[in-house]
Amino acid sequence: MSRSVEHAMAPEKIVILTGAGISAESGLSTFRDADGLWAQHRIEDVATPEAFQRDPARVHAFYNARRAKAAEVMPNAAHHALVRLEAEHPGAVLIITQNVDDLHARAGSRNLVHMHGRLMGALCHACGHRWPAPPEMHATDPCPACSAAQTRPDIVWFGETPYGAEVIDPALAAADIFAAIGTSGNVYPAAAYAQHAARLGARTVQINLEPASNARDFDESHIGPATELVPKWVESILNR
Ligand code: BJW
Repeated sequence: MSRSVEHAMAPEKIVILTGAGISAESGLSTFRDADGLWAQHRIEDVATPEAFQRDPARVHAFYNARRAKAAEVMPNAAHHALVRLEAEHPGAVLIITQNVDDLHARAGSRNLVHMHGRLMGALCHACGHRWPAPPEMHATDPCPACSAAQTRPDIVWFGETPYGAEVIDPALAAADIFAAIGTSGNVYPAAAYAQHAARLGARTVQINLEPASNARDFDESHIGPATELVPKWVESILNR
């Protein structure tokens, strides 16, 4: 029996995966678009633990600039629509974001997992202590807990384990609807969530400027800008 029949009377559980495209219209760069971050920086120079070991100042400069930019911009209509969904939908709504900006939280989303970490967080490479990041970070900043001078941004780099699996895995298994918004479907494990959720019974929805690399994993596609399509999609869910 499909989950929708089995739980015909239960409020639907909605899991939403967001990526850089949801913040693009706020003014933040995506990664893989023609003018994206990976057109200006090599992943191997700024987004791996090896890069940080080799040249921590270069990695900090990359994230200090992005932290400053993120602090200048505002959540957009797509972020706000997801806050409305969480407030008005009678079932559970979980947002899993790959974004390290804080625009979902600043818009007011509460049930939120930052699977790739947060620009606004600092992490001690020596003892694992976390604390709020100052606007400008340096590797030599002493850890408030152990005083080691091995401060890094609290970001999940390639080869590191994403955060939140203990929340994400059961949510995907229980989801009635899985929606991916503004993500190209190139980075795992997030890129596998749609297929995983579909196999476990969810209806899958993609909202993106162009079909994602994993487009075949979606039952429904809405192609266009997030600020236009996410509020419409939320309206359609709330008015069913
Ligand atoms: C709009 C729009 C608008 C524009 N409206 N839309 C399996 C197979 C192959 C490889 C692997 C695998 N499993 C693991 C790997 C290795 C690796 C990986 O995926 N490599 C690939 C390159 C192949 N993954 C990892 O290493 C991950 N760790 C891991 O898997 O650990 C093992 C493990 C797994 C599970 C459990 C336990 C252990 C870690 C990945 C870390 C990713 N880090 C980055 C950088 C750090 C964060 C940061 O600096 O911000 O995270 S990479 C970068 O890509 C960033 C993003 O979060 C991530 C995803 O990018 P996103 O959001 O999709 O952005 P874009 O630019 O790609 O796409 C934007 C989209 O928006 C586009 O489609 C546009 O069209 C659209 N758009 N404007 C709507 N207005």
